[in-house]
Amino acid sequence: MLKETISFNRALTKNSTLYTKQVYYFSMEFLIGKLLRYYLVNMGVEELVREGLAELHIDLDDLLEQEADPGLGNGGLGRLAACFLDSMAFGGIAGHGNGIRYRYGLFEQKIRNGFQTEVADNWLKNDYPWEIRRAEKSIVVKFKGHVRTEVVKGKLVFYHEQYEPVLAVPYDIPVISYDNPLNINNLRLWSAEPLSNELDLASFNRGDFDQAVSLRSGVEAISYILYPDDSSRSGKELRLKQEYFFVAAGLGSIMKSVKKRNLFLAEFPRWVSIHINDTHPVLCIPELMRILIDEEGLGWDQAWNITVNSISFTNHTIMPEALEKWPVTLFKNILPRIFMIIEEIDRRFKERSARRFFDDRKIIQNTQIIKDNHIQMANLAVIGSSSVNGVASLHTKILKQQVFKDYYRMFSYKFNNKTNGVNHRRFLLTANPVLSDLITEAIGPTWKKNAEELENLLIYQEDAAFLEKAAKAKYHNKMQLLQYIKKTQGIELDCFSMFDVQVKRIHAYKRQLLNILKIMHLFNQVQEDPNSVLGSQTFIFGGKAAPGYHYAKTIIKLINTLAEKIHKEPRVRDKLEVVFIENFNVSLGELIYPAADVSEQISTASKEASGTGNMKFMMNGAITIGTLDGANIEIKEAVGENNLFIFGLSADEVLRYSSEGGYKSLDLYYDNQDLRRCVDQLVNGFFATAGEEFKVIFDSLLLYNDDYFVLRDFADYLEVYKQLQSAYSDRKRWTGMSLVNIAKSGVFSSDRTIREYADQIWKTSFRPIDFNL
Ligand code: DL6
Repeated sequence: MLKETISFNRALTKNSTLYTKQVYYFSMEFLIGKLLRYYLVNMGVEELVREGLAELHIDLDDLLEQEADPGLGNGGLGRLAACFLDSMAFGGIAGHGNGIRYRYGLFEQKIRNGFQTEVADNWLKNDYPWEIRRAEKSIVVKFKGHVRTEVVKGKLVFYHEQYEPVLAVPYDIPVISYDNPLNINNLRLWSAEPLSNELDLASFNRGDFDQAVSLRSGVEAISYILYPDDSSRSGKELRLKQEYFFVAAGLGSIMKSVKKRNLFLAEFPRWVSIHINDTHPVLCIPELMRILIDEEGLGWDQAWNITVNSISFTNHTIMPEALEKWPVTLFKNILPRIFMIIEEIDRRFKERSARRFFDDRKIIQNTQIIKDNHIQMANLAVIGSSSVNGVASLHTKILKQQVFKDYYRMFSYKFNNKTNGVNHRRFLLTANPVLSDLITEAIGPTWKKNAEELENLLIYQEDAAFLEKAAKAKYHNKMQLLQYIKKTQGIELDCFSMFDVQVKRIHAYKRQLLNILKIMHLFNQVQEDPNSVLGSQTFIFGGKAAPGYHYAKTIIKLINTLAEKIHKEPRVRDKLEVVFIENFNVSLGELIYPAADVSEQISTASKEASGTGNMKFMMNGAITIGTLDGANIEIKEAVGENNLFIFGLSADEVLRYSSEGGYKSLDLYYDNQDLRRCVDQLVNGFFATAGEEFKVIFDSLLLYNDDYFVLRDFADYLEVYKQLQSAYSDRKRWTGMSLVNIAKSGVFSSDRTIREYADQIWKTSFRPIDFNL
């Protein structure tokens, strides 16, 4: 049935004489999650299929379990890309994803003896039913070689010769819109293959088997594995090849479709928008220039106009280690022609800046693309796009005032904010069916298409019967999560305790450590006097650490060690439990968000660009405890300060301290006894097995002066946490707060975000089709 619908819709599009603007979303990561259930919900046939399968003695839920959850991303950035594809389809935008079909996704996390271990994610081992290989649409991508120039009819012409060709083969995954059978978009993922399937027979006959297969494996390596790292280090050469590979393949296929439709190149930006998700696809800029100049014969100025007007760029982080740079020598060797184009962009840009800012050498230096023998990818992105956006209002402000302040002086008109959003049809409607049914019963079904209608729930704020039903839905979801934890980890937990959850990548700036120190403090309190801690709490953690990130891996070990210690103390266990859920991914998120009472969003202010987990939690009625960072600020504006808990330094304070060389963490350590006790417990034998194990964490706080202000925010966090505990113990107050969070979450639907991108950046219209009219 699915197949029939797809081909029906494709045929419709093909025969259509109308050509609408196409948006291409280039991203190194797409965390699409499982698709079967989502497809069924979007097509409105879940119940029908469930009943049909039951007649065949097949349980739909068992079937859903079998599907792989492709880990083609690290975290927020990749999941955002997937939410955007869904909302584009829903909004009737011809919006397609362009990425890499990694043979192995992000590693599967196994916890062994409290430590993270990594197992390859072989998501294709049983084939993947939703992808369609389109070998006939393959593109040849060229690496290395050299560039010969020649003057032909008075014009300089560039020939890329003796290059190493790689075949990019597309695999298409349909993006099916909610309640809109006419709009099926496409996620195109590229796989790298050798141009010829022939073995290097000469080497083989010589008995040189390694050489015979090395060409093939060198090529295939390009799409072999997703870099399991979302912030720092990179395996230079391969990573650069990956970036150019999917950019060149994607643009090659866009050009084919533009030509097929006989569109005028001069009108390219009218028909095509290319969006680059962070700096990874920024080579779209020089590659589009190369195509327009070398293949289409346009002059530089016309090519530049077309390029800049077609391309828009989103920045997703201010962490300096994530702002990509490539050494010139490495880059030149792998992409000689692209390097020439970047050099020329840089030369022209510097010339222009020198004319405008002749008395300000600093601005000219800061904004150049090639600096200290490195290519600064973010600089190329800002110069070569027509729009530059941050992902939450604070983040955009920091981009304008700090990270890109010189560019902001040059082209303030390019800068804008697009606060992130999440797909409420996946993270509420599909993930939380009991609550969704209750919402539909209360306010009708149209919130599924217009999330802002959730606000109509506010009339139930004082309705005890309704709030009780919502609380029952939460209880149901908590039970489901507990059953999963029991089944997979053998741990039994108390469903009536407060579920306090922090699930996200493990990173120093996200401050899982602050949460751990809080729990250690509660542990100390309960040991002294069990009645000093109100209620009972279950602390749930989940998230992956980059395999080479020693500190983050130690944090995971610390959480598990603490969990074990607490579990062994019957006096404490009644009040506190800690659990680390293995292998956090999209599917587990769908189980965890609906079950949470408390959402921990406690990053060091200024460091989390937006966060999207914060939105998924609030949508499901969890109450945020967080800092004024990323989109937490907008969540606070939406729900009002009485419906979440805010603590800690502001971004301005953090940035001011940082510019002054930090603060004195040792002073705080000596001043605050409770704090000192917890910090000492990291190294003083409190964790029997530990000894030196957590020294790296201890040192980060005291020896290296606590870059992420964990100790600085500790006291305030505890204070506000106490208020939260007291609110939780007042059932009426808590359920009311929870309802406000759900009701006000509509603005954080990715439908709203995509509508803004469509209106203000891509200049195409967001028009969900209403078949019920
Ligand atoms: O915009 C999506 C997501 C934000 O919600 C997170 O706050 C931000 O940390 C994340 N950024 C990255 C950047 N990584 N790199 N490079 O993942 O983007």
